[in-house]
Amino acid sequence: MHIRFYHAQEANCCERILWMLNYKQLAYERIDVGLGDVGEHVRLHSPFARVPLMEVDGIPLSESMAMAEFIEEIAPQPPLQYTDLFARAQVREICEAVNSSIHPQQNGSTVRYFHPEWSREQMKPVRAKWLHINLDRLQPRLWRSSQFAVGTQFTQADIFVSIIYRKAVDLGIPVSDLPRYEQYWQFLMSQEAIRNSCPVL
Ligand SMILES: N[C@@H](CCC(=O)N[C@@H](CS)C(=O)NCC(=O)O)C(=O)O
Repeated sequence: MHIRFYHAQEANCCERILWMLNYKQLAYERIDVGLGDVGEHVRLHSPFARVPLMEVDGIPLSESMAMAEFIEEIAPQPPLQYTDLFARAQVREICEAVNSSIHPQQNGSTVRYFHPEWSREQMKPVRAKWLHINLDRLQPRLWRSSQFAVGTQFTQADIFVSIIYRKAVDLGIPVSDLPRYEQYWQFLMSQEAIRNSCPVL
């Protein structure tokens, strides 16, 4: 199976999938495109002209959530999901909270649609505030059984949550404003296999 992965720097949806591929030590061909201009090929195969785009033996797949589930199915070891059905649903709940309820509203093209007059720099504080507010809202749902986001193991939920936390920091939120997330990030980075596969260090 040949995996080609279209990726852009600073794209947290791409970082989610890179982390999964690295953690599972799957071989892939990485094609770097620009976030502002994803290029003809991605425009053709990704309905919203967004990254990530993954091709498996030449067949295109968009949407990081679909990719995450596909990767888990083709490479169940080391696991990033639980076998228990309710625990699996809880992992998806947190991934979807990030993917569908937090991320899209601060996406560059979304903000640009409503404020075409804003520069990239002008967007930053608004995007950062949105992430800050919503990470605060998500917090009570996290770390209820251990230092991992859901349950007692490293899962897809940790990847989705910690990557969007790092996006908030990159956009200007001081780590001291989200201390519980920062403590969590430091915990994840203290685990060798997790740190070594992480694409945002
Ligand atoms: N729901 C999609 C979101 C994809 C997405 O928003 N990608 C961002 C990068 S994280 C992007 O391509 N942004 C460029 C743009 O919005 O034009 C997924 O999970 O793959």
